[in-house]
Amino acid sequence: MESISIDDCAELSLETTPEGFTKLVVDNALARCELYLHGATVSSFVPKGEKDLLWLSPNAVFRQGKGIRGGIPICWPWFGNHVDDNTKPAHGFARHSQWQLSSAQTTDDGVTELVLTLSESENTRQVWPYKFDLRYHITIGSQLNLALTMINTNDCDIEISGALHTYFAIGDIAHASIAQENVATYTDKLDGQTKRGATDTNISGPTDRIYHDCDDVCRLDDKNNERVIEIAKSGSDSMIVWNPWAQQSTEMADMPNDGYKKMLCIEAGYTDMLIVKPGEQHTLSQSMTIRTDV
Ligand code: TA6
Repeated sequence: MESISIDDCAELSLETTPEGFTKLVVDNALARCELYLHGATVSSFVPKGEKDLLWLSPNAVFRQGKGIRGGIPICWPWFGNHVDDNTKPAHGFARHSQWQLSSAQTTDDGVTELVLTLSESENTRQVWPYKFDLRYHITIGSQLNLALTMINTNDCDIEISGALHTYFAIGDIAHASIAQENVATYTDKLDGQTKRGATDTNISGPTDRIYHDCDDVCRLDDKNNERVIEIAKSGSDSMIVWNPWAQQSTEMADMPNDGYKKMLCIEAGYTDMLIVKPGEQHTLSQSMTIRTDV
């Protein structure tokens, strides 16, 4: 699939990092957004007059075969470890594959719409023996909208799971909480137990939870930045909440030792395997916006 000329969109510019990675920068009247073709990883989203909603590790490693620590890595075609082969990359291969920019335009209301694509290749076939078309719609305005559509181009059913592994930037983890209308149950991956949650979640230690039956809308109360970020999702059976806390942060080379204080992952996912029939498709979406009225 041919990449487009960036001349089609005045608000879009391209940069090349020292490691040779292509970074797209969208700067329109409503927001500034940065993303890498490496993994189609959105790394920054700054509505005009606001601070970045996304956290990118200052120690992030830009290397082939590795996902970027921060922003919005794409976990696909599986979430977490591969179901039966731990030699395969955690969270699948989408987050470290080279995506193509297939379209870019800014609409009359000042919103810039990008479409990035990824299809099977020799590299992907080495870890996953199926054909696929992934189309990632990124809409940049006062709100960031992400929609990851997967089309099953095989003549057989395929099973997938995935997530938009979003790292939100916060002023201080000790003064941040997640609020949702209804109580949900979650699986605590750190002790394997399923527990009943609460409508308010404060993070006070290592946290790795998969919320099931949760609302499709939640709010991140980032008290130190005096803001509330509303997060909505669709095409998702779960919300994942992760903070590595101090010990695991020190064990991650691409994470500052105190990095856990400034980030919180709130991920839209489908962690139960989803069967997609031939020719059918599935779309996982997440959006984020700052609520000034709460
Ligand atoms: O989304 C939470 C999680 O699955 C955690 O278990 C932790 O592994 C995190 O993702 C980060 O994974 P990564 O492979 O990016 O280090």
